[in-house]
Amino acid sequence: KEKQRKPISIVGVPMDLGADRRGVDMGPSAIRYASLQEKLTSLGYDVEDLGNLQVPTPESYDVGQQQLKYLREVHAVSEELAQTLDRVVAAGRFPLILGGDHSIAIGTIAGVARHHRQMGLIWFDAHGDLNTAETTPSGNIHGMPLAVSLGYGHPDLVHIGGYAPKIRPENIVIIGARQLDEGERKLIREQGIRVFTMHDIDRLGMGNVMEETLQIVTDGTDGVHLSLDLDGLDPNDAPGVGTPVAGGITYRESHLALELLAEADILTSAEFVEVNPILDTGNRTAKVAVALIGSVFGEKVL
Ligand code: EXY
Ligand code: MN
Ligand code: MN
Ligand code: MN
Repeated sequence: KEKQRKPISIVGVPMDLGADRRGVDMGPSAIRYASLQEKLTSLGYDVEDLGNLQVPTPESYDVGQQQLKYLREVHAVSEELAQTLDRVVAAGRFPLILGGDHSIAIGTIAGVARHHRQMGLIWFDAHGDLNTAETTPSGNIHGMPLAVSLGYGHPDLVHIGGYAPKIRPENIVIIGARQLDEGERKLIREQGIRVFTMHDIDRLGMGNVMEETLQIVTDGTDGVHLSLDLDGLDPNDAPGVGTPVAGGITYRESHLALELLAEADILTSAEFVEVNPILDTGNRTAKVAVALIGSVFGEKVL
């Protein structure tokens, strides 16, 4: 608590246009309901909550192209999010973004990366989110944000914020991967992205995984963004997600990862996505999200 800490600005993005399962639009409310603000305040932070962005209701719009569902609407919200975060960072505040499905990362990264010469990125997820319209098995844009941020995908998405690409493959780490599509594997190989699969986490242990992660995301960078998809955790610990995959990161492993991140003190922005209270019992997953946010902002037992 002695350290001077940046004030935090919370931005909710009740987005479900990028995913097939409804209910993820309630993620920001679920996370707030799990006492997010109290958590951050108790840790000594100055916190402002900017509320939620306006997100179109799927029922009111045509799905559009099957390979890029709700492209127009996702594009519009992403631009809005990028502009909002641009202002937050310019004001010297730390952006904490609440999803919403993972397509929001397109706008998040567009908004924050412009403030860095080179930005590191930690992608905590069961999935690679490296699909394009050509490789997607679902047409859901939440399976595409990492590819888009690297400059692969529909030009409207790739150029959000007016520049591209946002990040370089050598500063990205994916943690927790256990379900990748063939096109995603190809992109990972071609781009040389460091992926810690569940197999790697089992073998190396999360402590070692984070040690290498910290090196990669800080190498030549002047900022680091954390994009944490709750489905990176094991569904036993985080059941309220739209695309659960068995055999994930445990509650403690995920906390250790974020505690080590807090200790390294390198993060410049963070987002927590894919919380779906409709698929949950007792808002468990949002509570896990708030506990993880505590760790990432320096909460300690002793
Ligand atoms: N790879 C699959 C697809 O592109 O449809 C599943 C993507 C799920 C994405 C989740 C949120 O991380
Ligand atoms: Mn994801
Ligand atoms: Mn995922
Ligand atoms: Mn545009």
